[in-house]
Amino acid sequence: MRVTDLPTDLPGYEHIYSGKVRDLYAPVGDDGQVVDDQLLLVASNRLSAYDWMMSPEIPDKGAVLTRLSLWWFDQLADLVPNHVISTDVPDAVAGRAVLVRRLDMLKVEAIARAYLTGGGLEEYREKGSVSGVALPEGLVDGSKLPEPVFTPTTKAPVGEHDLPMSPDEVEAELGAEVAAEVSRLTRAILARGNEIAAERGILIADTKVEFGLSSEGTGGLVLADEVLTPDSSRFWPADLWEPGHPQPSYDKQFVRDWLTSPESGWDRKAGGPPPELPQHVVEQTRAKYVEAYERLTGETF
Ligand code: Q0Z
Repeated sequence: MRVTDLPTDLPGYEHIYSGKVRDLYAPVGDDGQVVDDQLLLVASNRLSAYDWMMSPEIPDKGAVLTRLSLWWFDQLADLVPNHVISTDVPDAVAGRAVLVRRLDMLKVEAIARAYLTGGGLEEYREKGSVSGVALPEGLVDGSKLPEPVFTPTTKAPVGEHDLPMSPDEVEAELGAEVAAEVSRLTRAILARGNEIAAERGILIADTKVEFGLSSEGTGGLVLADEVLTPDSSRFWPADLWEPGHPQPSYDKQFVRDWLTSPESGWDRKAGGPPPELPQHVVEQTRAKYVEAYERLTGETF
């Protein structure tokens, strides 16, 4: 399914929005009115690589990531409340959808980095710091940071790129108190994630989390969206970790390796769409998502 396809028609729900890999619906009440304090978050089986949507989809990807996110919410429950209401969802999306509290979402992408790569590495090479945090000399692609660093960005509209936000910009957007709490929680979530994952052969290089403010109750920060999944984080196989070069991706490596191999025949720089993934690549990729779920949770998918 491409993002241009029509979303699944779900009786009793109104489609609100589709992102690259997930879809958002609002429940409709018995009176025909939209329930304005809830949302249905649906994870698809879509996968993107090199900024293209792959075809065919990866069977069970949405269910694996949904179950992983729900498991992490439990592991993090002593740190922060979350938006989950129920996993009682329509049959058409069973296992890959969650009913959640609708929150006032913060207009900041809350990112923390435990290992240096990507945009953080570029900033370090230019300035010796990342998001205003001075770092030791001599760090390379994949180096472990002394402790997780908060590296927030803007939430750019679809198609545009998120931009780094300075601590002052985050404070101006959120206020000093909420800004400090978002930074502390984002770093604590990644630290907890890595404590758990490291014992199970996975490193979490960095992660993006989303917070909202609850409109009722205490009005405090609530962890929303998905958390510590391969789509929101960089998962690396711990046994292959070797600072000094780009690390293999836990989930997408088979796809990237095949797309860049002569076998695929794809010329990425020519700008055209990638070819259809062969069945063995789809199967290997599905197996990596399942393996990540089973290693982390200790449960069978
Ligand atoms: C999440 C997203 C998409 C899935 C809005 N609890 C919440 N309250 C209000 N808004 C959100 C949430 Cl999770 C919210 N997103 C991102 C987009 C599918 C999630 F198309 N957007």
